[in-house]
Amino acid sequence: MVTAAENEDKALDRDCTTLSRHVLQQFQGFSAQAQDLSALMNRVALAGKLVARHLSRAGLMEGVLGFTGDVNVQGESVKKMDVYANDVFISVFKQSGLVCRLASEEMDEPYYIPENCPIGRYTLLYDPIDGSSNTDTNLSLGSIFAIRQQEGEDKDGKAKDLLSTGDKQIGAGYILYGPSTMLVYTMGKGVHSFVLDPSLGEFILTEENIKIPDSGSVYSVNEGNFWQWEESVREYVRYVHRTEGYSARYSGAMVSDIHRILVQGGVFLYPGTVQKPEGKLRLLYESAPLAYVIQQAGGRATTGRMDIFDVVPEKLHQRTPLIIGSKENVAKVESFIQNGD
Ligand code: AHM
Ligand code: MG
Repeated sequence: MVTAAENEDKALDRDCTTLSRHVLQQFQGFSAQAQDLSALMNRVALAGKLVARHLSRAGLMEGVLGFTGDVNVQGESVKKMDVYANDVFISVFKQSGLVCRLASEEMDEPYYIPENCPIGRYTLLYDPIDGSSNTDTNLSLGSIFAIRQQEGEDKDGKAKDLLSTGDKQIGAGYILYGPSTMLVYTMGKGVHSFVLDPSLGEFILTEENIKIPDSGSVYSVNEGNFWQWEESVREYVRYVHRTEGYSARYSGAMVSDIHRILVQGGVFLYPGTVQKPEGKLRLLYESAPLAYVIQQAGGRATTGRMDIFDVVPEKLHQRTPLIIGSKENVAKVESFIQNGD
């Protein structure tokens, strides 16, 4: 029988497993790289806390909700929250010493921090606010991030080394701004989740080595695009409609939709359309980081025709179709797409 004292010890141990300590433990030692990555994740966590704080009071403050009136490099209307969160990540990493470049959905070109560049060997790729359309209605949002090591000198400042496959990611994850703020990350040694304890101001470990179920009942896709898809995707969705046991869940923020699938199984799809075969989602700071998390949890991520990790981007803001989740569900979608080719 477990005694009350043992239970208390366990709870205390858990409360002390903060994110930065966990990253250090992942590398089983205090190597320079372990220290760097722990410090880097601590910065990502700080950005998450700042964004979460801003979101929690958004309706009470002036100038937080709504659009700025600008259009970003993706041709999308920019929300004030997108700008705020983008700036938060920049400010947080300015003094980190670790990161020389930041690349995000909201910036045409990578942002260089020259004072960090002599020693800053890492690049942070991020989507500051994923699911922006949920901002003004107090629904779930996310931030997505990936860490890559700078390869070569980047002398012309064009960050060409970032145009490489997903296996170049050292770490990746997301922050989910839901009823609680959660951070999920991988550094290639499993997937781990943390919840922000507002009373401590720390992300505390909640689950280690998360495994995604091999199959699940949820399919998550914007069916408003039904008549824009190619016929094979329509056929898959018709198959789901005919088959008992599927449930549709789509929130407009893929961080929440994919988190649900990580925990309960199923598949998230953002396929291309006939007009836009590349789809909507961006490879480097949306699809590839989420693919890293889901693959590490035992799931899969594909464009329908190739593994997300095999896609070599030609440009920073390249888009890609995304089918991600439990391996059996992903295989089913693939079979429809590949039979249609
Ligand atoms: P965003 O980063 O500009 O918000 O775009 C990404 C989001 C995903 O989170 C979400 O699944 C999708 O776009 C929703 O798009 P749509 O409204 O076309 O379904
Ligand atoms: Mg996004």
